[in-house]
Amino acid sequence: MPTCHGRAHGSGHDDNKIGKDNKMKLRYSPTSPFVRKVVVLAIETGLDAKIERLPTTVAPIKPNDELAHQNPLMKLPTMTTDDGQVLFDSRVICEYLDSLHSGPKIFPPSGMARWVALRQQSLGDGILDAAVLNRYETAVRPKELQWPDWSAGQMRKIRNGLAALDGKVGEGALAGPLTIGQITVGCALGYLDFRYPNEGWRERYAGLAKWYADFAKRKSMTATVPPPG
Ligand SMILES: N[C@@H](CCC(=O)N[C@@H](CS)C(=O)NCC(=O)O)C(=O)O
Repeated sequence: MPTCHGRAHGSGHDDNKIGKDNKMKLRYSPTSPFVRKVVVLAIETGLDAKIERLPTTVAPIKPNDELAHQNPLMKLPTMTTDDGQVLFDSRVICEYLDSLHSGPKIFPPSGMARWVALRQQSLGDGILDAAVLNRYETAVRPKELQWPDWSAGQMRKIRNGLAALDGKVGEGALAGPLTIGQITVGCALGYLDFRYPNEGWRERYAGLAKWYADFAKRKSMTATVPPPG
């Protein structure tokens, strides 16, 4: 099913238990932008080698009962820590991983820098929520049940979100040390390129396009480009 998840690669892992390797286990799809946030952060903070990726298929109309044991919402990303705790939602997993390393923090610890980064994360996540929901509507929902006004409403959220980011990027809103805000916005733009290649956002939001041209060159971003399909 061509949504934000990948195709099934088997998901018969018993990862309620942590294996002997003591690695964290990430329920993973290479096409999920929310999973991409986690992997980008893990690469940037040097934690990637401590995380085993477990390819998992999800779809709103097809319950994944095995995943439901860990995450009742049956969504990706879901992660099992090396002491067996299950965490879900990219925001929670990213902040948890950020607590595990001693390098520069991706979540600014306090002050206005923290609120700005969290707000950017919320905006990027909101753009992604709208983009993923609209993708389900147009690629999964049977044609005769699709509702163009609903799709138009989601696209409006995406475009409003991009316009808001574009309006601030010239003031340096996405500049400076790497934050969860930048990572989320980068993953949102990457998802638009992946699933909405005809949206033409670069023509409308030149400042954002310029910022992303640089950001997309980071090793963590080039290593996580979604595969075609
Ligand atoms: N707020 C969640 C959103 C996660 C999400 O929507 N993941 C999608 C994959 S891209 C999913 O699991 N969809 C399956 C479903 O909605 O049932 C996060 O940040 O992790």
